[in-house]
Amino acid sequence: MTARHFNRITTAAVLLFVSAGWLLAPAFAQSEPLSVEWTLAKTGKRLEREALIIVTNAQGQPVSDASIEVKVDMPSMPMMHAVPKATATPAGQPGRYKTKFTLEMAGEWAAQIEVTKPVRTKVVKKFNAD
Ligand SMILES: [Cu+2]
Repeated sequence: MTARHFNRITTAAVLLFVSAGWLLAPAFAQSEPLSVEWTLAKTGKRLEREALIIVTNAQGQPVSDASIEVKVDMPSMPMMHAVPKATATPAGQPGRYKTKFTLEMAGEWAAQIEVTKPVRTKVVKKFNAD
């Protein structure tokens, strides 16, 4: 093997390595979990709450086109409540979504926020309602 052959093989190997990285990087980035934060606000109606949900990716950028459902329940009272699932809709700014739900009593609640698109992510947020 001449030095020239060796250089060609090295160059080919480096190119292959680099292009594999370029091809695989987006696939890995898409499977990284999303970060889901929320704030709850009271509306005029007793026990009704409006949620503002903020979804960001692993790089901290807002995630648009997310599909989000919120299911609330009381951890201390399994099977006792049946608040309908709430679907969140875009709230005007990238990565922000809003939804409303009405609780059935005051006390400790837990919300399961489930993102099904673009990356499956599930978070649970506990909160107190008075
Ligand atoms: Cu209850």
